Order: sequence, then C-alpha cells, then structure tokens
Amino acid sequence: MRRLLTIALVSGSLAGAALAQDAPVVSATVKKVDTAQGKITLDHGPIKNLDMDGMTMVFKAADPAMLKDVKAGDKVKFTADRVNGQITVTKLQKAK
Ligand SMILES: [Cu+2]
Repeated sequence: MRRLLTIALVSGSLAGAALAQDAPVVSATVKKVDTAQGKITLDHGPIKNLDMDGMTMVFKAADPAMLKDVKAGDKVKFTADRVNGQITVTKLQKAK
C-alpha cells in the first residue's frame, strides 16, 4: 500500500515537471511568503497557460524549499501550472 502511494506521488510530480517545461515565464512581485504552509502570494502579470490576467493571488509552491530565498517586495520570475487541481508555482527565481 505504501509502495503504491509512493509511485503515485512520483509519477504525479513527473507529470507536473513535464507540464512546467511548457509553461511560459511570468514576472511578479512577491507580496507574502508563507513557508510553513508552502504558499506564496504574488502580484503577477498575465499567465497565458492558465488563461489568467494579472492579479494578486496565493499560489502553492511545488516545493516549499523554493520559498527560502524570496521575501515580500522581491521581483521574481516564475512559471505556474495546475498540479493535482491546485494552481502551483513550478519554478521560481529572483529577477535580476
Ligand atoms: Cu492569478
């Protein structure tokens, strides 16, 4: 049972990674970081792959470790996609 669950989780994250490669990079300003919940609030530009205009909203982080190096006020570039039904930041880096 445990092994089945592990396989499901691994294949789920592989699917997410494959989708992320196609996702366009979007610019955003960090509004809030919640490392405990693995969530980040971004004031983001249009996200074409999610058919979304610019707005401020909360995203789940694909990996909470992604949030360690960013803080409110930072300019970032990110990709987002729907992973297991949740809008998720799949890549995140500080804008230079
Ligand atoms: Cu949005």
